Amino acid sequence: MKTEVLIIGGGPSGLLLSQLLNRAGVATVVLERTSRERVLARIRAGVLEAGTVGLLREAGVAARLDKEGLPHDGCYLSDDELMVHINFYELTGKRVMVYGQTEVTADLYKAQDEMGTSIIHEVEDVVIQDLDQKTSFVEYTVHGERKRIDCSYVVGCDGFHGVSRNTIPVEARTEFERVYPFGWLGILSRTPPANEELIYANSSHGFALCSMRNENLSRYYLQVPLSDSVDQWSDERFWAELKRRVPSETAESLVTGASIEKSIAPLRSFVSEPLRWGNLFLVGDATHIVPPTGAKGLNLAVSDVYYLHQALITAVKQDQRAPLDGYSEQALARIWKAMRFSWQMTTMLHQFDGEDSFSAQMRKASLSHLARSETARRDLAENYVGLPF
Ligand code: RFL
Ligand code: PHB
Repeated sequence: MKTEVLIIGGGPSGLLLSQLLNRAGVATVVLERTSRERVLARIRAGVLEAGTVGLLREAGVAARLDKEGLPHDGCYLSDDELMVHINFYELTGKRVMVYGQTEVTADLYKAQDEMGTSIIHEVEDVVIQDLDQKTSFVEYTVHGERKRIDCSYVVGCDGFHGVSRNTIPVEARTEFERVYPFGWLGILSRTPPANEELIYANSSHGFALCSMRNENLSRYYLQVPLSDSVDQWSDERFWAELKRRVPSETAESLVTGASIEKSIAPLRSFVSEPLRWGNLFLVGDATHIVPPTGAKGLNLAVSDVYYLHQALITAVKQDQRAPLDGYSEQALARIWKAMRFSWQMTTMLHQFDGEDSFSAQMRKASLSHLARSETARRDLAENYVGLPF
């Protein structure tokens, strides 16, 4: 078998890249490790930047997003005393859209089916070869049979634990990492959201986030020690702890109910440079991870796709490779700014084990400064709604 662009990973970045390339007449094959059902069962991101929404529209997959997504003009940051509103729309002229990653992925699969593109599920033992040759090839096993696909380009959209990044020789990679000493315990519940906009709460009991998916589906997170497991957190314990961490008015009106999903995710900042090795290009979580505090992970994956799809189309259709040569540098410039924002939001809103009393005062001062300074609020808003592509 032969294709122009072989994409490893059928998560949001692999599917969006495939969608944009096929619409421009560039053939792709997507190889995905799990079943479609398993990809669609993942509950992850919830906030889409304006630029992400724009690219989904350009890809022809935004009809349901435009109908069912919840445009948000702002969000709240709180501590035990203060509740600060950040009005994105007033400060930047832009909004974000609350629409689940699960829904984005479902819309992309539907559009890919309609176009009849090739997505192969449940592949194992993917090996990428000949990245320094004119034509590369990828081998994999599906239903016990070893297969091979030849291609001009390979794109690694296979997430943090994928094979693509590790195909680049270790001496040709530079990795930057910060691991945070806590995780996020998240639940999803069929209850109305606690507030009409998201609340990021930095309380003396630790961080909490009130988010949502729609009018009757809420998503909440608590900062928990990494040693905690999900079975230590009954729904009752979760709700009681959430109420301790959010502003009292929110706690009083909070509607609780049975959780329909509960999981713990570790928090990390990670970048592996460069994003290119011969004919291989890396996109999204395969090459960078941010802690979820700034809602940047999926949005960064989408901005990588934005730069790369244009460069690949130019290479395939016009036989010009200069944009491909610039991809890594161009994407990294934006990635590092989102890294900084996510790290800053995480530091400003979480308690660190064993921290001194000075750190808590710094967090309090950051919030108090945001409450009084429009310049500080605009800086946060500009980063939250997404820096331009
Ligand atoms: P994904 O989604 O990890 O998809 C990678 C796909 O590759 C497949 N795969 C392989 N396929 C073939 N061969 C192999 N060897 C393979 N190895 C892996 C996997 O099965 C999978 O289908 O990466 P992608 O596409 O780059 O997308 C990135 C986003 O998923 C991620 O950045 C976000 O979910 C991060 N994130 C958030 N991002 C936001 O922009 N806003 C948010 O509000 C937000 N909240 C979150 C989040 C991530 C979270 N967790 C659990 C990590 C909240 C949480 C709790
Ligand atoms: C979510 O709704 O899952 C969500 C929202 C905002 C974040 C992280 C996660 O910063």
